[in-house]
Amino acid sequence: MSQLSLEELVDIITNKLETERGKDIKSASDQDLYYVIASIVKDVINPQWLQTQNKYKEANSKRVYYLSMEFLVGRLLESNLLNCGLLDLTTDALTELGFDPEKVYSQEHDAGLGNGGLGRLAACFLDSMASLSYPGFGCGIRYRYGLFEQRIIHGNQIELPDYWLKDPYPWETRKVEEAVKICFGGKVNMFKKNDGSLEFKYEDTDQVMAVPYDIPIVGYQNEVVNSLRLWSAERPDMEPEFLTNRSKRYYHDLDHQHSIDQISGFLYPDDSNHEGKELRLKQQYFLVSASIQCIIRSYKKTSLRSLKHLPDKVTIQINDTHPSLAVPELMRVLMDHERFGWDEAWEITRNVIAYTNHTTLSEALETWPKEMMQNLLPRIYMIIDEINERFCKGIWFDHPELREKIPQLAIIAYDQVHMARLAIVGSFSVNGVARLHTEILKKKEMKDFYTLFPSRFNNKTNGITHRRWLLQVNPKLSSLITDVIGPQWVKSPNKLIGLLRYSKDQPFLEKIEQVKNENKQVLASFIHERTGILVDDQSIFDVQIKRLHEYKRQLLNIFHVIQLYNDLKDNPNLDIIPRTFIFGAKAAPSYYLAKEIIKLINKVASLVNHDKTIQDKLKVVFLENYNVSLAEKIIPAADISEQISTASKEASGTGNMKMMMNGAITVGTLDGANIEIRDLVGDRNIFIFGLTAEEVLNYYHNGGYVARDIYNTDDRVRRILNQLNYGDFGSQDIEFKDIYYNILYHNDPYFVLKDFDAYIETHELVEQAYRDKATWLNMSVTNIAYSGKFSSDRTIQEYASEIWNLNQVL
Ligand code: 26V
Repeated sequence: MSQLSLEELVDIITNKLETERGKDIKSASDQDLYYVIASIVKDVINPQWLQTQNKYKEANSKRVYYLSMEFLVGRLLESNLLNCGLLDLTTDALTELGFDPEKVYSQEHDAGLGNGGLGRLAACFLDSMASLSYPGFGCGIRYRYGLFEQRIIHGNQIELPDYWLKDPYPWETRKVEEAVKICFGGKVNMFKKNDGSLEFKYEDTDQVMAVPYDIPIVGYQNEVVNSLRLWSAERPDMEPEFLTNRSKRYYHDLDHQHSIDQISGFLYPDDSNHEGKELRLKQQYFLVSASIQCIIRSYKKTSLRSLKHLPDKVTIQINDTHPSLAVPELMRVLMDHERFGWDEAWEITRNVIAYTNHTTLSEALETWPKEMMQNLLPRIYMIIDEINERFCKGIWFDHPELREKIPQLAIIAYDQVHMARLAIVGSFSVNGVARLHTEILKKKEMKDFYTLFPSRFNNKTNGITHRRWLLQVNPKLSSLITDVIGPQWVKSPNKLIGLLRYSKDQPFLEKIEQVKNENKQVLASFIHERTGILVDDQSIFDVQIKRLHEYKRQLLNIFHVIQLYNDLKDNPNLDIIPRTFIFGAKAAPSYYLAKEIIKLINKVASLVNHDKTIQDKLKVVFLENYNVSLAEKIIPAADISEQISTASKEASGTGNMKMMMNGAITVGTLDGANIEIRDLVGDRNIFIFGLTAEEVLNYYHNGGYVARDIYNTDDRVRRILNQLNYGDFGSQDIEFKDIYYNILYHNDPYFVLKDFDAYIETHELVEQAYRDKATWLNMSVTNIAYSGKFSSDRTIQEYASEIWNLNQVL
């Protein structure tokens, strides 16, 4: 296919339009073209898909299964074209045929099957595993509704359902012949067999069919195609007695039948607050049980050896604790179906499962009421209970120094099942997602577990796929890079370091500037089209795009905007470089304060954008419905990347990496991966401010911070807070009392006021630096040059060699 000429491709497109869509070029819509191009891509990748799977079977190589409740895939047409080497040609062919390629590609509805960083990381990992020829499989849920669609109405967030499957999704293949059965509820009966062993039989269970839909994951120009398997919950065929025997279970069964559709109905939209909802537990077990049955079946097909050797052939990486029922489920299958005794089953399980932690926020830690688990998953509960018994006994006898800590270590304590504890005890590897985060796990959050199992803990700093987040989204910058250092960086992102040689090269810097300006013009017209706001494409594009959460401190950012606005009101002739503040953020539907902050940003935006007296020096843009596709539009145009979480709270961050790779300069706290970015680029190429993690943790422990003192002593802060309290933004009348109270009466839990002064001062430095074009461009190039480390290729290679013991299949 790669030798295809433009004429040949145009021919194929017109033929397919006729045969598959019944259209000619004149009558075809953008959507027709979208389906036709997708079909051409499938013609190319399907044989490679088959070949890859056969190769893995033949090599009988070890496999990794990445279990995740979220895969934030976004769109696939453009990235599939890019990865199979057809993007440029297709873009030309569409143009030749009189279509706008952008419009055709954007016919695809984003697969928004994730909340944010954790889900997008899973998608980047799949890309890197395929591109590096690793046998890596994603397992997730085919939610009929993805993350809600956000509308902003009168400044408020409104949520609409995201029915992403309304039009046929061309990338999925339903594989009903590979469906498996999942059991919920019922009773467990225990029998003693003649040989003394126990047998467990389940009775009166509610059954669900898990039907897989496979999506191809195309490696970058290496003819490898891996799979993402998404499970859909369906009703099993009815037993004849169900139709005839209207017994007392009849109504129960009918109820159950109706509830099945909900299991893969929607993605839970809250990524920071665990709410022990039974349906969510059902979803988790559904994912885990379907995936593990499928893993065991595939092992038996490819390996003649006993399941004792499963750890040589399989690692199950669990993405946060959401799939941590994998531990008891694998135990259950090994003992109840495969007839292993406890000790052997435990040895196998513990050597198959590896756990990644993505947060230390205590509100997000998953626990389930013991009773709920007992009712929904009686056999699974029995197994967890036994794991817990054995674990606690082990501490009692082998670690008497930890005896009094047993309540904080036990998997079941105070009638709650603690999933992180289960995941740590039942796995051979526990990793954090950035250096600081892993240190906090070892020294604070999971300190006692670290004492018990020091060798399990390790760090794997996150990464992103530079193919999507640079090559695909920023073609102009990419070809400029290729012009000076050659194309090898696409396969070996560390080669970007070669750009350092050009970081003072005037003609090169001018081109870099020009590319950024062009990207900003594109974004400016997009903003105008979407919002009606005219932004100055010469202004500094100051970007904060991420989920809305107090700890991410969008509030600090908007306080800076208000501060600049107040300065300009006091002195309209103030000489500042015009700035455009760009926000994108979804709040969890039930997160009241987060929604208030969205409302505040929009209020400030309408105030600032309409105030003639400030002469267009400030613009504030809130782009609604932030998702992967919107991120792809914003990131290439960013000058400033806002990464300003309260230190210690952001496990890693990955938006920071995406913007750095596109030449934006980070304004950030010493949190998550920002620290590792700073270590590489050096203090002169990043703007670091604010409390350190240690200082924050110290205040939490020992007190000593009084927000009101700052209110009392800093006139700027007092003025801003009073504006919130009284709605006193000039002529406006909306009040934000709850934000005001949260800061002054709940003592500013995320240290917004504490870091305010340092943040304002840092932005003054930003402005100074921006005025010196040569210095700024040098910083920008330095950031791009060092961004190679943050490719998910590097991260995946580390997982493969240090956790998975996985080889490439070449
Ligand atoms: C948590 C919960 C809590 C219960 C309800 C549903 C739900 C869904 C998702 C989550 C995930 C929260 C953890 C998370 O997204 N962490 C983010 O992971 C990124 C990738 O490692 C990392 O870059 C971000 O810093 C971290 O916040």
